[in-house]
Amino acid sequence: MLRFFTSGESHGPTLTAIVDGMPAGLMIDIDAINAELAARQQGYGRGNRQKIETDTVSFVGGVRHGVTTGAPITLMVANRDFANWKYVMSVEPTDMTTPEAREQSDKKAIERFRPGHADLAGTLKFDQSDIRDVLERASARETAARVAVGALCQQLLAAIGARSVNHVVQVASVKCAVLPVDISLDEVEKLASESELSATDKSVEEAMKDAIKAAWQDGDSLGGVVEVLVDGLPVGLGSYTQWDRKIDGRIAQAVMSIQAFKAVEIGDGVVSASLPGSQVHDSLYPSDKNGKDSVLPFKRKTNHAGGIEGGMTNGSRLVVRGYMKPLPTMRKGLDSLSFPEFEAARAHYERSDVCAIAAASVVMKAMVNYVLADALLEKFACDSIRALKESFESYTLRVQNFASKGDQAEAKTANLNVEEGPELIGEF
Ligand code: EPS
Repeated sequence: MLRFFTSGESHGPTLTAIVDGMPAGLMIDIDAINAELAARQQGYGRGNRQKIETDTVSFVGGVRHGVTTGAPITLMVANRDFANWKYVMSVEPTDMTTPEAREQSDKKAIERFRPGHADLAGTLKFDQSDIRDVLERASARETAARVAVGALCQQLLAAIGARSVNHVVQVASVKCAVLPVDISLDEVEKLASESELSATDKSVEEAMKDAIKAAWQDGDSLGGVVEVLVDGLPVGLGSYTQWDRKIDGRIAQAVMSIQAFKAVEIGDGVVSASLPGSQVHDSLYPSDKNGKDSVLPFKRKTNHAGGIEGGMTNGSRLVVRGYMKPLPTMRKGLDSLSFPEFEAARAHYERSDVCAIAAASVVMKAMVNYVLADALLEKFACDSIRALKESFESYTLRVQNFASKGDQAEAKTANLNVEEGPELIGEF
């Protein structure tokens, strides 16, 4: 079982994560983790905080000479901005009556709830006298720690040849053209890297930027839709045997846990609800027995299922979409209430992003990577990378050679293949 927790506040000294259950023997590529952290800071529409930070990871547990030991891993991403918040966010009791401390606390005070943020429910739930105690932990700054964890998980997935790519498919109502089902991940990555919004359709890039600029001028904010694609996953991650082991459910929970994410879609999940089954399910075809067109004993021409059937990966590309609402911190501010008076007031505003959709795509990839890495270790139950590779290779061979079993069973299935229509019972 692979687990992780994060700790830390948006303007506190540091963000920390503990990752438990990572096998021994994974050589960590710190530059690759830092590249993901840098990607999370990018994107047209980001706020000024990103000019202050240069997020980098440091490991302080579970790693020796650059290699995981199998012990819990502790990693940290420092908040440079803490230097500007040292009184307000001090961990130790601090004299808040000095002129410097008072000046800082006056500037950073929050006296009005932001509808759509955790402010109201969090303040009531945790019996707080300062909304900042809620805002600091609810902030999406926490996702820097998740991205570092997800990048580590990506390196575990790479050990079995799996690869994931993130991109933006929609900003507010501006949509990218749908990508061809057989587009390579290299091509997706290239298109996304050429865009300031990690979007994969150049023809709508300017319209996306214009929408963000207009929202900024108007003191508003925008959301959007992001997609993560994963190739190279084995058949059978997750399980149909119990509700909480289904991989689609686990992905949905992980993605919905990202700040501001409000919906998750696997493959053509949303449109499939309005189509007949014959247009939704992905037919199966025999593969070339020499493995030229598929290394698996079957192939498909479509991937409406987005790589998951019965709560398990099915050998096709994993396709996950996440829907992000516009951020609740807006210069224009909504009708709200003051705290602690609960009297009519404009919502609080402090520095924020107008649109953080490109960053959100990096975070979603991190969360998908984590779920897949956990499911991989569950399936192959390994304490070391070497054991994982051995176990994975023997399973892969077994799956590839499964077709011979099918030959033996052919006569039996042929007899059962009765093509009669079903009897109608009641309205069905
Ligand atoms: C973020 C850092 C935060 C916000 C943003 C995400 O920094 P600051 O509050 O200092 O500007 O920009 O957080 C939110 C969108 C939010 O709602 O809390 C980051 O590093 O991602």
